[in-house]
Amino acid sequence: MLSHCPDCAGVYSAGHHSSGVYYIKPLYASCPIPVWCDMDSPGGGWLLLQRRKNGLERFNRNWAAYRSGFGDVAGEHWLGNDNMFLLTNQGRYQLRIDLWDFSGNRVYALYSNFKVDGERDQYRLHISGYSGSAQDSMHKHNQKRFSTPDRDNDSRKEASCAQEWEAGWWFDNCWFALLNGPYHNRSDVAWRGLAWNYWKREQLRASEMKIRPLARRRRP
Ligand SMILES: [Ca+2]
Repeated sequence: MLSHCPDCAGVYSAGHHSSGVYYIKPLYASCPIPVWCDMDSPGGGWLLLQRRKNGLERFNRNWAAYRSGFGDVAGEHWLGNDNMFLLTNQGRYQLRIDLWDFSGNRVYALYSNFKVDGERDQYRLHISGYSGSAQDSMHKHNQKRFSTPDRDNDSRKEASCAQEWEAGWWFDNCWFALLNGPYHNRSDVAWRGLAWNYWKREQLRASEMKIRPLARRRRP
């Protein structure tokens, strides 16, 4: 469904309350893009930036792939760093992260401030204002620049976290939360690729990152 809404909250306000794929157009984007709108999480109108759930999509990808995005928005995907920049700079956004383990438990983390800078600033992450049930594993990633196996912007001097962990992420030295590493079908792996340390130190089954505006900028 094609819309001129700048995000999923706009789609929701327009009366579409079923979760699914919608076309939205960020204010500063040249064309509409397909996204998954999660209309079922509290409040409705959540726009997915990332989803893992079965390991079908490969997340060990380079800078260009993370910049433009990859995967299927109806399945596993990364919406793309340029899209995240455009979306999170058109207003004030909150981020919700949902996490599932292999025992059927689910937790969430809500950040009242979430913004990604542009490529010139290496897609630096701004994330703060935690609440939720997952504990805050992202605070050490705040203000970090994005790294990929072919672009090292992390805080580890002697090596590349993105190469070591086979992922694109806002690595520190190296991580407390990692949602883009290798996928495994069980919890007890030595080398976790989908993990949130302040909840549990084991491989997780699924993750979703999604945004929703806090308040729209006034238009003239
Ligand atoms: Ca490094």
